[in-house]
Amino acid sequence: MTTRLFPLLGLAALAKAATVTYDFSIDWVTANPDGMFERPTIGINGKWPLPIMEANVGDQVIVNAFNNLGDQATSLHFHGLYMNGSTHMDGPSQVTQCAIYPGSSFTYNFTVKQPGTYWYHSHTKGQYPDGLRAPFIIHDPNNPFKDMYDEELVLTVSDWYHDQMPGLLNFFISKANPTGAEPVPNSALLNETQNLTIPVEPERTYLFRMINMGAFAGQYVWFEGHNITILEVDGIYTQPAEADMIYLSAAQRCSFLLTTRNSTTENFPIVASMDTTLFDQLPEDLNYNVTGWLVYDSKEPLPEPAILYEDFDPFDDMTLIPWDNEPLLGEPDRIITLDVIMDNLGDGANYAFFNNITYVSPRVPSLYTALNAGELATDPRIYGEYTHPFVFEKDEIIELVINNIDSGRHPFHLHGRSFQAVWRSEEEAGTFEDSNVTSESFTPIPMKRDTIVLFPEGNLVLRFRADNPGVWLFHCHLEWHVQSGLIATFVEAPLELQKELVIPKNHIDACEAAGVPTVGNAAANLDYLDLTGQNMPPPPLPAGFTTKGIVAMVFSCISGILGVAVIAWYGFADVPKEEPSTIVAPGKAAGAEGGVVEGDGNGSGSGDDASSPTAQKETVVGTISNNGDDEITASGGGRDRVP
Ligand SMILES: *[C@@H]1O[C@H](CO)[C@@H](O)[C@H](O)[C@H]1NC(C)=O
Ligand SMILES: *[C@@H]1O[C@H](CO)[C@@H](O)[C@H](O)[C@H]1NC(C)=O
Ligand SMILES: *[C@@H]1O[C@H](CO)[C@@H](O)[C@H](O)[C@H]1NC(C)=O
Ligand SMILES: *[C@@H]1O[C@H](CO)[C@@H](O)[C@H](O)[C@H]1NC(C)=O
Ligand SMILES: *[C@@H]1O[C@H](CO)[C@@H](O)[C@H](O)[C@H]1NC(C)=O
Ligand SMILES: *[C@@H]1O[C@H](CO)[C@@H](O)[C@H](O)[C@H]1NC(C)=O
Ligand SMILES: *[C@@H]1O[C@H](CO)[C@@H](O)[C@H](O)[C@H]1NC(C)=O
Ligand SMILES: *[C@@H]1O[C@H](CO)[C@@H](O)[C@H](O)[C@H]1NC(C)=O
Ligand SMILES: *[C@@H]1O[C@H](CO)[C@@H](O)[C@H](O)[C@H]1NC(C)=O
Ligand SMILES: [Cu+2]
Repeated sequence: MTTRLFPLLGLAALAKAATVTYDFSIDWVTANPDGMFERPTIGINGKWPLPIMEANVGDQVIVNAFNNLGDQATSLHFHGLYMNGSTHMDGPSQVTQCAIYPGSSFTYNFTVKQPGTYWYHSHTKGQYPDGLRAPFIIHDPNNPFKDMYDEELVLTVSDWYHDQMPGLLNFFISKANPTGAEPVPNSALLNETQNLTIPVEPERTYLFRMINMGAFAGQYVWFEGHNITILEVDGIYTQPAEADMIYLSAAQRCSFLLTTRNSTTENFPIVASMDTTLFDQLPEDLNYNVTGWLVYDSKEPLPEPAILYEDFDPFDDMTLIPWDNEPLLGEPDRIITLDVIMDNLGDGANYAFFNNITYVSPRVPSLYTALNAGELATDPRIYGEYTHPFVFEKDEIIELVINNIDSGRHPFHLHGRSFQAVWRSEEEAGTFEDSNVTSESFTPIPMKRDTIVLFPEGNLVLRFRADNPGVWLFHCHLEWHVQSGLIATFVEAPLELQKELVIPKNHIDACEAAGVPTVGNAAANLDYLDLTGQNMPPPPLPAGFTTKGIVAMVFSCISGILGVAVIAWYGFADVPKEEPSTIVAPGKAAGAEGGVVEGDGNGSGSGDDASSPTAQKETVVGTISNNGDDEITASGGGRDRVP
């Protein structure tokens, strides 16, 4: 990493931009961050936790990524960076690039234009919870708050699973789990560890840059005996706002000031508490809290948390005012309404839908389709209906209305920008339409960020200007729901992209190594309006089967009441007995009896070895296989429907 000197104080912004280069070999290591279980974990250059990436605004960042995993494909997403002019560096596989196959290299090369607190993580096959996640801090010589603090500290919060994602996903999206109960984490972590001690000096102000890098759990965070002053969320500077507790969903960031007390006689607990309302069941042995300490004096004891909350009352991020005071964008050119729905398909598994569509990866990365389709690039049909595409014209104002028809919280993330959060309802408010709210009620200077929590059975309205040509995903950041399909694809100003963008050779080489085509529509057909052969989700439930019926059947089967009178297509015998978070992926639970298609679901893949679940231990050394239709199957049993 290049270090620079700023000879003229105060003129730092004039300093010449540097090039910051990272050489990352992504490989397996073992780790045991909660002290309870040692497991294979994805490291970089032989280490985990991973290196923090750092740069200054204006720098050119180069990441030479080598996939040394042996058994899984990968890719890197730089969460929160707009990638303005470099959409091909955004990271989601089958969207802006092909996944990086084992033994392949891939170079990310982009300019950082935004200051703030970001992170990088895998965007392939629900992989980041296996370890491939770390902070990315972009320093700002012109930070308006730079005189307000003495020192900066990066602090992450996350959840942790003892089992690996491929096996957990096989269980999660299977007919053995018809309610779609998400695996519950085994632990919470602070800075990827527990019992973290942070030495502090009295009467000093620290800038904490906090990031939730977890897969699933939102976290309540507080510092006993100290209030904090929020200055930034998701890379957006805010008017300073005092808080005593914050909530960070998966992927959200917050930086805040903490001023220490003036005496050294006591140490104070820092507590992060996982949001257990997300968990379908609360295992008795689960400690959903993690404690660290502000250590004023290492000779004093580290006290247990004294404040026990019954009801959490975190700071409401909707009340934040962006530092730039940008007013509410004008009336939208387009309003897109997305209803969040969980439902079962014909394979008996539970999927997530925006309206009537559960996302399935296209056979050609959507960006490459956009670049090669000529004038047809503005026709959403070429991207395939299961990528749920919307094509925007340059500089259109888009309003997204999201209605939660589900009873869970979902943190929604938009790639390529932050959005104005112009309205958010309380829980159980119903749909936006039914609530009779009009744009007069919208916040005049709306809060902005790139990941926002939608409340259970509530609604949310976001606005943004389509001023960043590219292909951008909009998705729930709970990694389970990414895999079960809660994704839409925004294709922004594709004709501009065709004029500007050149895909580097090593990106195309990655596709070649993976056997993924780089031209054609979502179905890899050169007749762009012929979608024959596109990847599809499993078919709907057979007539007469309802979700409730399936759930009832599975549960009566589990309790052994119903023994023999089984319907042929439904694999009763394979229902697992373990709890989800400790499950050993069931032998054939997601198998193909009755011809239900798994994986890419294109109607030809049933019974394919690569998509048959294998035992948990074996998934580590599972094989990569190209299952005959140019879709990557990147891990033993890992599903290949989504990035
Ligand atoms: C943290 O401390 C607790 C209590 O002493 C202990 O049970 C636990 O194992 C520690 N965790 C780690 C990762 O050392
Ligand atoms: C990164 O991109 C810049 C600007 O497009 C280019 O000048 C430079 O050669 C690239 N570097 C690498 C290592 O690809
Ligand atoms: C968290 O860990 C990183 C290294 O991964 C370190 O740089 C940072 O200072 C730690 N934060 C705290 C608050 O200890
Ligand atoms: C934190 O803020 C709350 C609410 O404003 C206040 O009641 C409390 O005394 C403050 N705590 C500290 C340690 O300053
Ligand atoms: C230390 O804190 C106490 C109580 O908060 C306050 O009364 C006192 O003035 C402080 N001392 C200094 C030197 O700031
Ligand atoms: C975790 O913290 C919450 C909030 O203070 C408390 O109510 C709960 O009892 C704690 N749970 C455990 C298992 O320590
Ligand atoms: C979703 O609904 C739209 C509008 O009713 C319809 O045109 C489309 O075919 C449906 N798509 C799927 C996958 O069911
Ligand atoms: C919205 O307006 C309709 C028609 O006037 C009314 O029936 C309904 O109760 C209103 N809903 C709310 C939440 O106020
Ligand atoms: C991208 O860059 C263009 C040109 O500088 C600018 O107009 C636009 O606002 C930028 N978009 C984002 C999301 O940063
Ligand atoms: Cu979700």
